Amino acid sequence: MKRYSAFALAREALSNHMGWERAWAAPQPKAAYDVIIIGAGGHGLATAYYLGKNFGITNVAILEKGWLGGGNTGRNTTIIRSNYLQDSSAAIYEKARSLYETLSQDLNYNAMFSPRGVMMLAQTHHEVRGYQRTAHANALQGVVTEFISPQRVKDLCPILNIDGPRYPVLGALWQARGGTGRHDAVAWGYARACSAMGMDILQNCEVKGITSANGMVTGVDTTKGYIGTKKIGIVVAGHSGQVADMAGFRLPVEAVALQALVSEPIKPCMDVVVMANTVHGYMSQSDKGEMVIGGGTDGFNNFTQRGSFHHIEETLRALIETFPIISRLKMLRQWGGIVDMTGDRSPIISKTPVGNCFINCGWGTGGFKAIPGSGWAMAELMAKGEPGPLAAEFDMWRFKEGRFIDESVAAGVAH
Ligand code: FAD
Ligand code: PYC
Repeated sequence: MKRYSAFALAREALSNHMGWERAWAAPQPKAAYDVIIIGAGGHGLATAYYLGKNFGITNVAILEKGWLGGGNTGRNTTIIRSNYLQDSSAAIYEKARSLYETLSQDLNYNAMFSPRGVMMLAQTHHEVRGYQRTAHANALQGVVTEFISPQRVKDLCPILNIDGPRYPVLGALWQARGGTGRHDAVAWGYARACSAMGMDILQNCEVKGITSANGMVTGVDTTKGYIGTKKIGIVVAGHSGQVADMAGFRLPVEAVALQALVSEPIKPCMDVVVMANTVHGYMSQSDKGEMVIGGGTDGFNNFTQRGSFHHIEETLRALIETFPIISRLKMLRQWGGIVDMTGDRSPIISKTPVGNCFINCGWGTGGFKAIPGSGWAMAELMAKGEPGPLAAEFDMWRFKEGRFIDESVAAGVAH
């Protein structure tokens, strides 16, 4: 794989940029692989990458029913933060956030991590108490956050109206090294690095069945034929229930659509990310100038990846009180992604009732920020057959045993 660099850019310019090679190969499936990952979203690709990088396992196929990064990874609003309440959550999200800091150098691909700062507004006294508690917990966990005053909120984000008639801003939970990244680039960077290690990324290859013998997985039936394997990682987000069903077990996960929209591009007016969870809205400005806006999940289970009018209306109505500047903005696009929600709003990184079949799901509305840490932990689980410290608490049996990791406040998005 050719290294991307300023020197390479200058060299390729001499031949009108005709010399660049494909970022990743488009192979035909082999008869069998040591490991199959189902789902080429960020989490599946990162799992494959760290299997290769940390454990030297490279006879790996990543199977994707559509195009890589075309699921939630390419549909999210790219917020990265690690201000979670419980210790096990803070550990994995902070691992992910810290890997994001150097991801572009690690992958030799510009993932455009922008630690511009994330604030979660406190607009009720209940939220003030909740976020102050999180700030204290984060201090003990080594996650750098602080609870800031309304005036500091205004200084950081001048377009914000802190004196709203219904919900004045009473403070905010601020993470200065949180921010955003470029979602497609994260998927593409991992894909290119996996391909360079000799792994096969098989797009348009839908898994239709999972085979096993004597309680151990043996392979997958796909739209490109049968492929044998000794180990499977299921990393399919909103479709986790269906794929788990193919393997013969049930998951405590439900699928709902989460929607987002962007405005027409405008001049730079906001260089932080703001989440206003009481009124159900969050906003940042993309590098192109569009205001990136999202609200809550649909109130019913579905698999549509479209947006709907009531979300535009509800989300903008909620945000206009806090951001009067957006009242005359035209909206350009809206869309939806199918998120996989667990009851405690925490993920599952786990062995399953089927031998050598592992599952990574339940990231729900908040898994973009977790991609590097999740891949790291899932690779360790799959390579060793047992979870390491990052994944230890996130097994699927915690729901049966009542060991919930409650992150309904930190999840941020209304469910
Ligand atoms: P995906 O990217 O969905 O990848 C799973 C892949 O599996 C898909 O490509 C799918 O096609 C494939 N697949 C499914 N079934 C099969 C099969 N049978 N065979 C083969 N392949 C299959 N998180 C944040 O941290 N910050 C945010 O700001 C944020 N905003 C969001 C906004 C929206 C509108 C949405 C929808 C989500 C948001 N999220 C956010 C959540 C985040 O996008 C997800 O948690 C994360 O992208 C999940 O990544 P993944 O790799 O697990 O799933
Ligand atoms: O997890 O930070 C988040 C998030 C913001 C919007 C959707 N998810």
